[in-house]
Amino acid sequence: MQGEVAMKKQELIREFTVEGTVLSMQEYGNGHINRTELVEIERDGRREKYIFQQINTDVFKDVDGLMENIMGVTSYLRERIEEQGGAPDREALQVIPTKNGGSYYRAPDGKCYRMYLFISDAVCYDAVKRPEDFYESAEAFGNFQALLADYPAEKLHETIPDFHNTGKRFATFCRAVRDDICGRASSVEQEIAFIMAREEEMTALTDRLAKGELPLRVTHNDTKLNNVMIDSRTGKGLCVIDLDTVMPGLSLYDFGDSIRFGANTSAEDETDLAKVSLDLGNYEVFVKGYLKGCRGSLTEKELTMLPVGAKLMTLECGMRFLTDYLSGDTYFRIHREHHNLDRCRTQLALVADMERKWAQMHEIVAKYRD
Ligand code: ADP
Ligand code: GN1
Ligand code: MG
Repeated sequence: MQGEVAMKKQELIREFTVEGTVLSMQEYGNGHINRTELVEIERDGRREKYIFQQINTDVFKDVDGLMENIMGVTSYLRERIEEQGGAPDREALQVIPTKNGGSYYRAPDGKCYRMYLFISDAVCYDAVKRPEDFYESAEAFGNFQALLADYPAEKLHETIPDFHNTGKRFATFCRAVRDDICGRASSVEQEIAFIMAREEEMTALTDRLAKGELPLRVTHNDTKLNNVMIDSRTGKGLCVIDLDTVMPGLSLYDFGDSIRFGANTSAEDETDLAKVSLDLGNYEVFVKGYLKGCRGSLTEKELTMLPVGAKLMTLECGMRFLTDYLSGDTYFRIHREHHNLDRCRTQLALVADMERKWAQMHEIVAKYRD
């Protein structure tokens, strides 16, 4: 059985323009959406590494649009990086084309696969071990946004409509509570009440966007620490990855999602909630790095609202985890029972701690804004 599975995977690899013998294929990374494998290939006595991914087509319905975004954004980034004297092969994702010249392979069973060059001598962290790494990630995400400032946004497909429309996410959450298809709602009344109590805050960002008070930019929208590679030799932020959700959005989404993940003193799925809190030291480090990476491009209103971005992205993520828990765990990949509930609880505990530290969060932004 194992051999048969391996055979099938190797056949998939042969659809791409890579030559040589496949030595190994192993599950890789800690993403919640796609299935990622590290592929090692031997060619003329040399070993080469690639990333092979099965694209989650339940989440991304329009794979052509998704890959068109990625091809457009990566080639644009490569040009900008080259102009600035950087190393485009290491600083931007590089898609390996299929033998038919496509950017991904759709198998007869409908599953979709893509390959990237593996970025070597670089690391992805699942938690902040050293503030320096978090600083580097902040600068890299800020720089990513700055590099894409003039990217023609009208060319981008909305790969997940209303991805960070927190108000719409709230409506979806309310439906999941009402439908309660798994009979789990009564066991999470506290969490539901916590979210419901913050209903009025949900539209703080989208209302200001609609009024023109916040600018629409090309943003990454999924700025977890493990979506940026850090150069192992220099310790510098190297390459922003996981470009599936690059779409028009708010800078506050990118700032907020990074804080949600990296400035939490615990893991996203920690079960001991006493370990969850906002690390103000890491929050400050990120503010500093992000503003540096954005190169002065954030408006007064964006700067003032950075803490709101952090809180809303955390609340939204907690709400999404709970929605998925109530709906039978069909969206985020889970690795244990109640995994999505555990993830939801850390997010809500983090929101509560941000509320306690609200004044300090603003004071820290004020320190770096000029
Ligand atoms: P997901 O959408 O599931 O999060 P990602 O595209 O983020 O998928 O990939 C999952 C993990 O695989 C990343 O966190 C990173 O560790 C690793 N990875 C992805 N692309 C590359 C690459 N080109 N080079 C090296 N590692 C990569
Ligand atoms: C997912 O793909 P990954 O694991 O980097 C999710 C994000 C969530 C995050 C929570 C496309 O990110 O929106 O914030 O999990 N990505 C998608 O960890 O839904
Ligand atoms: Mg990822």
